[in-house]
Amino acid sequence: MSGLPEIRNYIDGRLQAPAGDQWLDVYEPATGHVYGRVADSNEVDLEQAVAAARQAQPAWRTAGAEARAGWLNALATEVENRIETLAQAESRDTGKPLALARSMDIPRVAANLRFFAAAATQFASEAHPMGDAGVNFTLREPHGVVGCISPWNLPLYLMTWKIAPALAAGNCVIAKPSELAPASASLFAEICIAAGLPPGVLNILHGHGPGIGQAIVEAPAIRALSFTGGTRTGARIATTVAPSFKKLSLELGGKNPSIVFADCDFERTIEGVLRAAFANQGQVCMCGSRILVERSLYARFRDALVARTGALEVGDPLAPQTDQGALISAAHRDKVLGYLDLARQEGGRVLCGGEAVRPDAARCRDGWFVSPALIEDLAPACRSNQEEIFGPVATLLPFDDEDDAVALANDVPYGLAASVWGRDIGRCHRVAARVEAGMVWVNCWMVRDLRTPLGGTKHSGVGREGGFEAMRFFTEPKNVCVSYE
Ligand code: TXE
Repeated sequence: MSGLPEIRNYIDGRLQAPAGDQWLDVYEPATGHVYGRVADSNEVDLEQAVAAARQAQPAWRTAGAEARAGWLNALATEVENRIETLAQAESRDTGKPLALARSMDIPRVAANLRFFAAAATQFASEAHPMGDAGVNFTLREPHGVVGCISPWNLPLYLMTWKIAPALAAGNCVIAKPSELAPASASLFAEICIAAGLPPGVLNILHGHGPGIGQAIVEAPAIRALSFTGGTRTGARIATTVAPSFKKLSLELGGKNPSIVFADCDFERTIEGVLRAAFANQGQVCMCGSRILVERSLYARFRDALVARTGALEVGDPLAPQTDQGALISAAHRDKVLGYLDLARQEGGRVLCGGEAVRPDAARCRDGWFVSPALIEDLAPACRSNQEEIFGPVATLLPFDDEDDAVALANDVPYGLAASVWGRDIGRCHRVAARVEAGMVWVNCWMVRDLRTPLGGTKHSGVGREGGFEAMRFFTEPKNVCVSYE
């Protein structure tokens, strides 16, 4: 025993230490110090989890949609009863402001579970009658055992966004949370135990991505895989599973434009673009990290945005006034600071922020904080305008007209999300239609309706999550044709 809190696997209804007794350190980004250790699972753990899931699956599948909905709602209730505990765990693991975890991340966990509980009961088969000749009906059958691999930026929010539809559709699940932010998944395992979820229905394996993550990707018994994370990891997963024809959903990175027209509602747009750039320290795949502004408004908009960005409070995630917490790891902070150096070399002018910060709180002196940065004067094609930084860094670019805005917006390898700001609603519609993105927000950002498809084009991924899209992904259609003759 190390004396540190231990985050164990959840297999077959029980919390257990990893078979190989290997552990990884877990850090608190706000302090920069290790606070616990997490299981680093191996093939033996995976075999146990797969065996448990396989055993549980027939009963889970035949239990029916109403029963599965009942379980998901029961889990949601348990989450709602523990919002504070879960929020504290996520804030400690990720460095995000506690107030954000409390008001957004954890309520959304419960919402995911309740939403897919309802989806389970509303998901229906299609029938295609062939006149006098007969009828087709299309069953939607669960795959069996599926894998759900999730990242660290919105830990339990994104894990439940995957496991809820997988379970609702009748699959049993092997989930792998990020090794950088595993605590809330472990609390969720305790919730499953408290709620009496049948053993094996959900199994949570912790550990290193290239180790147990890769093993989950390769496991022949896992028939479908839902992944959210970096584009490079997504490409590796796609390459690995291609020969086995596993079903694959990939939600990857973005370099999303916020497109601001001169006729926008100025205050509302400043507020929205600021939030889009820096929510969760810019560590959300939908963040608007390229701010494109019509030239006639550019200087006024830039100056107001710089003032608002400079006023954001970087500090202890536990302090109620904190707007910006810590970045997830020392390596990630260094990556972000490296991009700021690169931007300067590429001719960029850093208008504000972009420095490693030591907040006032004594406990945060070794934490991984970076002040939110805005950069201008960068060419659209330079690396800092093309690559996902995934931190509190946004670039500003002027544009001349609608065509120019669309060309700039689309001139990146990614195609996840975009926001368009303006009062000429016809123009907003036209731009939304021409932007290469899976999701476009007009005069808003991150307004979510869980029924809508979520995902991206180009290097931002394959497939869509959300609503019935997710229910379809987690099921295999089987058409049955009945002849009347
Ligand atoms: O993500 P990884 P990282 C982007 C962002 C960030 C970059 C790298 O640009 O800087 O990705 O972040 C697991 N087989 N996003 O390295 O590695 C891993 O353990 C199977 C965007 O933290 O993609 C974790 O559970 N699994 C993003 C999950 O994959 C593997 C959110 C994501 O980690 C694996 C996060 C492997 N070979 C980062 N390697 C978004 N789209 O929101 C790693 N993993």
